[in-house]
Amino acid sequence: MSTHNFAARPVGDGPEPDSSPNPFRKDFPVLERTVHGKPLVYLDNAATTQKPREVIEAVERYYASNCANVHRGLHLLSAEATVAFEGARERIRQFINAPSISEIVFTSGTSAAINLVAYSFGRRFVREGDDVVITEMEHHSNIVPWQLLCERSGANLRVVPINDDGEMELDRYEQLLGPRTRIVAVTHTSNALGTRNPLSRIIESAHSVGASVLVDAAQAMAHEIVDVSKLGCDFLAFSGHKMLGPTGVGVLYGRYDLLEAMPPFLGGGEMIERVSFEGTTFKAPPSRFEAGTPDIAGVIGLGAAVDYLTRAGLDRIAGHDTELLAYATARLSEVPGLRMVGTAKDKSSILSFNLAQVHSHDVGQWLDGDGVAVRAGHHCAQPVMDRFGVSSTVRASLACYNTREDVDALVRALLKTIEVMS
Ligand code: 7TS
Repeated sequence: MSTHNFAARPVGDGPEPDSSPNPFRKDFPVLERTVHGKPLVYLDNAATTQKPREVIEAVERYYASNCANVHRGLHLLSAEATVAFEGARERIRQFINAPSISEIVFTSGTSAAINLVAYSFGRRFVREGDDVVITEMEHHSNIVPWQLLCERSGANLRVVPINDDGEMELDRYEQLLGPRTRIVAVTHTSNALGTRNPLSRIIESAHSVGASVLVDAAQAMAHEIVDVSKLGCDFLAFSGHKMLGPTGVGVLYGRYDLLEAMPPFLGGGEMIERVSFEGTTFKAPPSRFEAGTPDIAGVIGLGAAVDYLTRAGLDRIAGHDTELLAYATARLSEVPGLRMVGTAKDKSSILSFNLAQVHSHDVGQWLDGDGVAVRAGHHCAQPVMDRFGVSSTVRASLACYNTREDVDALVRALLKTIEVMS
């Protein structure tokens, strides 16, 4: 990953004395609050992460001092907003090591980014009888847009099965690939299972048959370095709010030659060269795919989140996550009647499970009473639930600011729930 220079406070090393061994906690104001009279234990990071103070301040600064539209005003505020907005694009480019800022398209999130590719790439490159390949572990956002494309185009949706540990069956995947495969859309890390996919091999195999690859990196960006040049993927989709940034903003990285060949997705202001009633011409990427006023504050906030993650060091965060996942896995194995769903050899910071004695929704509510925030449900991955014969799971998902004490609080609350409910 490229590095960049910026003048800022060292992360996890601020002026406040910090008794916690976790260096990040004090940067997240919400972690100071209580829930139902108990200290907040936030373990719903796969749904959305909390935001460090400097992200909140960057958003506030825009609204308080530079609030103006971008790319169009001749006045100073608009120029300042444009510099901040385009500066964030460049820092995001560096963060994922993309060759060019023209390959960084701002969207409202991962879902919007995937829909953009399914629509525009689909219109240009996918025909009746072609194949679109996804896996059984995808989030609905990486299933439904492809189903819609297949309905529109007459292409076939091919689904790679997963094994009992929640790992992709690579042999089956490679058998599915062929000369009609146009695109493979695969998650970097499963939000329902925690599985990390072997992307290098997946991408290499797809490319060997001439197919493009979209990686859904929604669950990866806050946990590890994602380097698009090293991976060699053709598209990468992610959301700001799952990587310490604001809600309502996300990114599509796309290889320039592909983006350039793709027609617009949404029409409107900013994406045109010339409009007349005889016909309209469109700008080059990324503007072609950024119709309308963007989420300016969101993009600036996402730039601040990227700065924070860069300074924190994603290697350091990955080390923290690996250690805490191992600790949490061991501690949860002590809970009687707990069945883990998702036991891949290569896992990220997600623990999905059910208790034999108590329904997942009841577990979620009891944990909330103890200040422990988890998600209970199908996690927008109903095919994963079907695969494991469950309708829902409880999911605890970790972030850099979580500690062993948080995991201990989860285990204590689970044991109490079992005692009360059975
Ligand atoms: N892909 C994956 C792997 C995800 O985990 C999510 C959101 C999305 C796509 C969609 O992202 P969005 O920002 O466009 O909504 N996952 C979750 C989750 O697990 N709980 O809440 C949202």
